[in-house]
Parts: sequence; structure tokens; C-alpha cells
Amino acid sequence: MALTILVTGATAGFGAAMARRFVRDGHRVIAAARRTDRLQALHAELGAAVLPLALDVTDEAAVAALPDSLPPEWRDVDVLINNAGLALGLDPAHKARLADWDQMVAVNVSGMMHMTHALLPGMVARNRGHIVNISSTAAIYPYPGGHVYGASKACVTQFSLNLRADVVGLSVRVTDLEPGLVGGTEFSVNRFGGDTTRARAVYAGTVPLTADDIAEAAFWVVNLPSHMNVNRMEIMPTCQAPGPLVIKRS
Ligand code: 8X3
Repeated sequence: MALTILVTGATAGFGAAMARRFVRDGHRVIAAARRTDRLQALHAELGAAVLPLALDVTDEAAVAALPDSLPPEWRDVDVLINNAGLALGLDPAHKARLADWDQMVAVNVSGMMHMTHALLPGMVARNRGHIVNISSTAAIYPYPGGHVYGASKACVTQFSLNLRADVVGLSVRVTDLEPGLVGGTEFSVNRFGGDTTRARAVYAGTVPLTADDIAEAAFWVVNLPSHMNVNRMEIMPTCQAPGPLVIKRS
């Protein structure tokens, strides 16, 4: 049965890959993003299975009005993929820009919460739904320069687990996807303020995950039998592993 899937951050990276993956198998995607030119391009590429939706997840009023502002035939959202998110900077905390911290919290935490607040009540009322939150391995494993990015993703992960506690027993699922090193997206370019040389260096000598890999994971968790809930899924490329703990010696 065709599902209606709302993806935030739908015009780049994971979001665009997810839109393509779900449409390929006959599902309908509400593609939410800020950049209208890219939305139109995605719409032109994928056709009527996509509803382009100009939306900034930090616009509280627009997000709150979302359920009622969708065309009636698109209102019963089956799956919300909270994908919009970003990392800004990799300097140590004592050199970081406060504005960068605020923006990461606004998008990664508040945006994700507001979208959930807008769409979860309808899912509970229909006793049908799935929230897929895109967290990160940075939620669990610290690294230098990760400070607020990692903390924001830890909030996404814990929020996801706590949502499960509230909807337990209902046919409403919650999944926290935690990707590690993923190349080929704007993520690192954005992190380094458009410095493509620095961004490219992040992936030098590696075979990172791709946006399509993450889209495949999202597609899989959503299409499992409805009684199966993947709570957390941590994904790394084979060239990446957690640890070891560091001991700094003099
Ligand atoms: C992205 C993974 O390691 O660049 O969420 O923070 S990492």
C-alpha cells in the first residue's frame, strides 16, 4: 500500500535520496525544504508522486500550521522523516561561534521537535504512523569539535527513545537512524562554510557511506511489518569504527 511520507531537508543529500527511494517503490513524498528552485527540480524529476512544500523547519508558525495547510489528500501523513539538520564548524568549543551553536539547536533540535509536535497527534489519532529521526553517530561518540552538533544529535536520539515510551502499544513507530561518515553530500561543505577543499579532505582515503545507503536504511525500517519497530540503527562504513578511548600523555 502506498504510504505518504513527509521528508524535511528533501532537496539535498539524504532527503533527496529518500524521496527518490520511496517514490521508486510507489510511495508518495511530501518534499519539504527551503530552496524552492530545488524543490521544483525534484518535482520535475519525480512527478506527481511528490508534493513540493516550501518550508523552513525553524519557522514555528509555518510548522504549527502544517497539518491543516496540506491539500486534503496529502494530510494523513504516514511517515515523518526528520532529516533536516546541519553541523557548523569543527573548531574546539572555546573557539566556536555562538551563532553556529544556536543555529544547530534551532534546526537539529527545535525544528525536529516542532515537526514532531505538529504531526504526531494525527498519527496517534489514526493509530498509524512512523517517525524516523535522522540522528548521528555523533550522538553517542564524542570527537573534537563535535560539541553542540553531537549534543544536538544526542537530544534527537534520546527524544526518539522517549517518544517510543509514549506511543508504546500503538501502531505508531519511532526509529532513530544514526549514520556515521557519509560522503557525497553538502554536509561537510556546509560545516566548513563552503570550503570544498576542507570538506573533501574529510573523506580522503575512505570509502564513506552514501546518501543512497541511508535512504535504503530508512526505506527498510519503514517497510518492515507494522509490529516491528527498529528503535535505533547505528550505521558506519567499514573504514570507520568507534574508539579507542584516548589517553593524553605528557
Ligand atoms: C555526521 C557524522 O562524524 O561527521 O553526523 O559527525 S560526523
